[in-house]
Amino acid sequence: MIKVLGEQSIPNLPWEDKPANCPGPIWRYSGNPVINRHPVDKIARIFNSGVIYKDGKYIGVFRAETIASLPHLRMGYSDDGINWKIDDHEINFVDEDGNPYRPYYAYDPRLVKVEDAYYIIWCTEFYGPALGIARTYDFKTFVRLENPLLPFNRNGVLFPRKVNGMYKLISRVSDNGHTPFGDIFISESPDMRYWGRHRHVMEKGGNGWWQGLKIGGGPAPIELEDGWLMFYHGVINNCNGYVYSIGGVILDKDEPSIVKYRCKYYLMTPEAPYEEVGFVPNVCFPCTSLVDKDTGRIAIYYGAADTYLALAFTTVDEVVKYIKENHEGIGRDADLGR
Ligand code: BMA
Repeated sequence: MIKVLGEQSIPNLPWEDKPANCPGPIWRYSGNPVINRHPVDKIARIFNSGVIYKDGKYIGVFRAETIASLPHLRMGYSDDGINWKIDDHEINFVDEDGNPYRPYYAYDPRLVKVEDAYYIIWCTEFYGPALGIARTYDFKTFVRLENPLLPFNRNGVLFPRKVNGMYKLISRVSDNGHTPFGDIFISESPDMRYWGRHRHVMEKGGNGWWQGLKIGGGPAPIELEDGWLMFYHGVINNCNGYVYSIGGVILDKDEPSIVKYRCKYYLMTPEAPYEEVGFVPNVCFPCTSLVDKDTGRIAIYYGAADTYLALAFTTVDEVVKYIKENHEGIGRDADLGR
């Protein structure tokens, strides 16, 4: 088994064995969707969301959309990672001075533990879409930190530890709308406040078309002995609009702006009814991957059709083998990216 570093034992990780008829390296939970429409009063949909495992239980920071279609962040709790109790109010942030802070909108949260703190990184309003970041130690007080990067930006993902003494933040520079372009970049910081030494990580494109329009980070990277395993999303534009698939890449252990292996095939694409039909059809949007370090099992939480929260499974061994066997070097991915 490939060794996973920096992850916990999760004996009660949601899990199902791979069904015999699954053609790819990731398989869907048979009980999908995990969170259905109208989960709480006046909330129409919960989808692209962050989940962590803490003290034997699960905590979620959800993208919740009101019945006025306004996205905001809301907490939820679960004993098994499948059945959720969701708060009846949005997260109440304070700013660094302790004053109440409420983002006009907030979506696509990632939830990452770095050292002894938990960070939420989301897409927020800052003269257009940009990254919001907040820190909590106890899931009671959430301190919204100053804007880490300039607008426009989306899909911010923190690495779970410092690399060469620096915090690392993946992001996808964008425009002020539904970006018809976009590559993944990385920035670093000594203190989670000042971000710089920006580098290019990977570009859209490749021989196949599934990631030809744009790409964006997904869950926090998973540390392996010889690299960082990262799921991301890739987008194709066809006659009916955008289609969001899940891709896989392995980044260099010490210089994660360097791509070591990138899978030329999507790992999963919208094929289930709840992915193909919904508020926005044809979307699989991963924001969380939980790993049990003892078994190498991975549970991926992804938004389906901007309508549901869904679960899929793989193992470190299976997905790493698949990515390496189907590697495609794209553009200048293998460069330092400066
Ligand atoms: C992206 C983001 C995601 C969403 C996707 C598909 O631009 O807004 O939140 O899932 O579009 O609509």
